[in-house]
Amino acid sequence: MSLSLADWLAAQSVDPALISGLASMAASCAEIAVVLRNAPLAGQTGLAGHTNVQGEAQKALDVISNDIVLNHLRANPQISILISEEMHEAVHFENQGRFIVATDPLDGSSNLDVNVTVGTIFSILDAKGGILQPGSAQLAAGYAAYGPATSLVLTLGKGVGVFTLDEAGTFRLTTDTVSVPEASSEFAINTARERFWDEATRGYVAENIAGETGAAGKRYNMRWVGSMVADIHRILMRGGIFLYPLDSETLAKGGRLRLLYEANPMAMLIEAAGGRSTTGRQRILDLMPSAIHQRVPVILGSADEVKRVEDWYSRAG
Ligand code: P6P
Repeated sequence: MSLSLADWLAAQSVDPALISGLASMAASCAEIAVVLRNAPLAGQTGLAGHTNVQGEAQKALDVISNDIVLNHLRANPQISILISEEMHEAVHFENQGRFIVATDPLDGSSNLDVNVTVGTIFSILDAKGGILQPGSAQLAAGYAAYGPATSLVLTLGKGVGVFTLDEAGTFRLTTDTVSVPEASSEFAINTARERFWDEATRGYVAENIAGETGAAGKRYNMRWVGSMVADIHRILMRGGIFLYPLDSETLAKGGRLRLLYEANPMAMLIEAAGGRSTTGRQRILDLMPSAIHQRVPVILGSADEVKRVEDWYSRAG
């Protein structure tokens, strides 16, 4: 039987307090997985405002997922603060725990009604650094992907471990030799937003579409699930590039995706597996956050492809 998450972490000589924080997030994800598996039978949709088969007012599954994370972390003396996409303010727990957790408890929840993979994304920081720290300060990052299997993917900075939830509710090691291929011919972007794109994004995508007939010199394929965890998991496991760049519509907000609990944890995972992450002009993990729900442009994945995008941005000035 493959190694359990607890045994794998123990073998990494990780600070037991940090293991405890990761164990609380893993337990939260295992519980969320059960809720999602049964949601359609409970008449539960991804969205709030509905009533279920018993006519009870429904909590949105992302609120339920947030409550699950909140309960597990509140009970862990090692966690002092929770930052969540579902809560306007950071929650300060009574205890003076050593760690801060930032999370998107159910990313991509609009896909739940069509049974597409969604996920929980999380980042763990040292509480001594306060709630606004650059992604390079993260102690650990990970996500759960609720798909055909429930995967837990995490990094402590070097290397990435992938665990699969078994029938008994234990995450068991599937691989810890994840490596993002430097080269790839698969890109992920919402091409319906083309009319908002800047010159660099337009130029890069046009080269990919031109394939072997253009400057890229090879044929590309496109994938866009519309669920970040699903797209990033594919890229971690077989390479590719994910782009949610700044565009004329998201410019005023600074981007679409959130820095603390989407961009930073995913960038840490991708870089720990040998990939690269950027806003187009800056390494994501170097950004100094100004607010807990700050949005940023996100371009990450296979290093050769991310470098091509950076070249487009440096040429665009
Ligand atoms: P669009 C889901 O709502 C999400 O936050 C990410 O999971 C996903 O990558 C992105 O938005 C999809 O955005 O504009 O294609 O709907």
